[in-house]
Amino acid sequence: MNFLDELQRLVAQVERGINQHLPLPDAAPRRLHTAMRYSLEAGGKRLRPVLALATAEALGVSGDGALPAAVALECIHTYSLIHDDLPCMDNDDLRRGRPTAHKAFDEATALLAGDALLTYAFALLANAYADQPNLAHGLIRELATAAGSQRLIGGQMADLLAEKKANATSEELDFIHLNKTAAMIEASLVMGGLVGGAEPSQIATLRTAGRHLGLSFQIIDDILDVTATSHDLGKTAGKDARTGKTTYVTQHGLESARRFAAAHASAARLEIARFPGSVGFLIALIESMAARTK
Ligand code: GRG
Repeated sequence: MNFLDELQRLVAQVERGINQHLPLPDAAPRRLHTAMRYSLEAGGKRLRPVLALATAEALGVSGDGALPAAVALECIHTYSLIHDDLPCMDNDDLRRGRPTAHKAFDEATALLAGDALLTYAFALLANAYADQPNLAHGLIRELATAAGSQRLIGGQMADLLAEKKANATSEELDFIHLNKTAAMIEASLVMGGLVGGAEPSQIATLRTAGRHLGLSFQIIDDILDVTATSHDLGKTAGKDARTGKTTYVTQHGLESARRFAAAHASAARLEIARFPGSVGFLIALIESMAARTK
């Protein structure tokens, strides 16, 4: 297996899935559907949908069986980025190397495009898996829980509250990371597992792996905010320091943060190695995420 070829193949599958499953840009109202595609088609690493596709493949799913689940994950992730960039939240101008949705359109359109992507994700799952009601139910429950008030949205709320204080505690920081970042990464592995018919014990393994991978991913995100450029990241670099935000780097220093990230990536790798099927690509993906520089 050549890792980069495999990655390219799965990313291309995700791009095709997005194009195939999203409402066309000329559906009425055009402005809304154009804005949904503007943010979704801007690229990004496609980590979450690739994790879902690769997990399903490791369990023997071939073709496009997991593609609607993968696209639904990317819809939710992209909605969260659009809303996070709004002036009432992180107030950012740059995302995925382009002006943020509210800069390219306007605030109300960006808000509605995010709302529409959030809602569409569940319609997509309900429709695409209608002939497998148990699977549809499992996927919808998993994604709704990961995106809900006690995970993604709760993590974002805690993050906004933490920004208003001088110093967040490490418990508060863990809560933010586990929910704002790890929840969706965990759901990506689990949803791939559900499409692949994973046993409950295998789902538990995927959940643990996702939690470690999510934590490693967020710590590296904190590190890159300090060490990478806006051009490399496609979003504004150096923002955490400018806003005085508590991060793994401010709390533990750059070197310890690197060690924490490596330890969580290694724990994720060990969990995935216990998983049946051919997990070579997933392990290589975890290693490449741990080594990423943008
Ligand atoms: C508004 C409900 C709501 C949530 C917002 C996504 C998010 C939560 C905030 C963005 C800021 C941030 C650092 C989030 C942590 C997760 C993260 C690192 C998101 C960026 O994901 P990438 O790097 O982005 O996978 P691409 O563009 O590559 O998909």
